Amino acid sequence: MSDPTAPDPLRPVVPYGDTTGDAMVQISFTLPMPHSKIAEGSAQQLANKMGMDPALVVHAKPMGPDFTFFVVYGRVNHVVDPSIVQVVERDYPLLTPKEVNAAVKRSLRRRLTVVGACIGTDAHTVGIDAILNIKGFAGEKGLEYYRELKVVNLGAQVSVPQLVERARAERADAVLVSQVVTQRDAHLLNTREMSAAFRESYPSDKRPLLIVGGPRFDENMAGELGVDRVFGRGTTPGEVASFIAHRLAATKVA
Ligand code: B12
Repeated sequence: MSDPTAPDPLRPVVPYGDTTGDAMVQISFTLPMPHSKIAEGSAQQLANKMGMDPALVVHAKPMGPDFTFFVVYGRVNHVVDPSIVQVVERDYPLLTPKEVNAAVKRSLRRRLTVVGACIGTDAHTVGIDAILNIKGFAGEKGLEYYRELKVVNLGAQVSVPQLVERARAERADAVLVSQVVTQRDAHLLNTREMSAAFRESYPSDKRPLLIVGGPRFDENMAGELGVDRVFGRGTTPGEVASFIAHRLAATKVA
C-alpha cells in the first residue's frame, strides 16, 4: 500500500540547492572572452538575464587565450509542474533474451535480421556497440547474444545510401542507427535523411523497423523524424530487443 503521508510526486517543485525550497541551481557555460573581471561580470549578467537572481560566479577558468568557462550558482524564480510533463513511457513488456528468442521463433519462424550503423560523419561507435555487441551494457548482453537475432554491425561513418543498400541485401527486419554528434543538428538532419531514404526505397508495408538512438535525442521526436522509436541515454540492449520483438512479432503475427 502506498504511504498516505508521502509527498505527491507530481506536485509543483522548485530546485533544491542547500535547503528544501531555496530554488538554487548551478549552470555552466563558456563565453568567447579572455578571462578578466569584465568576463566574470558578463557571465553574471547572462545568468541574471536567464532569470537567476542573485547569481554568483563560483568558478571561472580560461580555456585558451580567447575563451572562459564559468560555473554560476544562484536562485531561480520558476516553479516546475511535473503533472504536465510529456515523456515516452515504455509501452511494451521487458522480455528476457529467452523470451525474445521465443517470440521471434514463434512469429517469424526464422531469425530476425538487425542492421546497425553510425551514419554521416559520426564516429562514436561505443553507443551502438553497447546495444549490439555481445558484451553489452549495464550488465545486459547485447543483441549478438540473442540466438534468434542476426546482427550486422556496419560500424562508423556509414552513408545513408550504403545503409539502405546493405539493409536491402541483408533483408533487414530492423535498422538501428546511432547519432551522438549533435553539432548543427547533425543528428536530426541525418536521421531525417535516413528515414526518407528508407521510405523511398521500400513499399510502406515492407520497410524495416527504423530505430534511432543517442544521448541527446528527444524521445518524443519519433514521428517528426520519421522513425518508429527513439532511444536516449542509458538505453539497455534488453529494452531494444524487447521493443523489436514486441513490434515485429506483433505485426507479423497479425
Ligand atoms: C568516446 C568519445 C569520442 C571517441 C569515440 C570513439 C568511439 N569509437 O566511439 C573519439 C575520440 C573518436 C571522439 C571523437 C570526437 N568527438 Co567525442 N566523445 C566521446 C565521449 C567522451 C564519450 C561517448 C561515449 O562513448 N559514451 C558512452 C556510450 C555508451 O554512451 P552513448 O553514446 O550515449 O550510448 C548510449 C545511448 O545514447 C544509447 N544509444 C546510442 N546510440 C544508440 C543507437 C541505438 C539504435 C539505440 C537503440 C541506442 C543508442 O545507448 C547507449 C547505451 O546506453 C563523449 C562525451 C561524453 N562523456 O559522452 C564525446 C562527445 C560525444 N564527442 C564530441 C565531439 C565534439 C567529438 C569530436 C568532434 C571532437 C573533435 N573536435 O575532433 C570528434 C568527432 C569524431 C567524429 N567524426 O564523430 C562531443 C559532441 C558534442 C556535440 N554537441 O555534438 C562530446 C559530447 C564531448 C563534448 N562534451 O564536447 N569522441
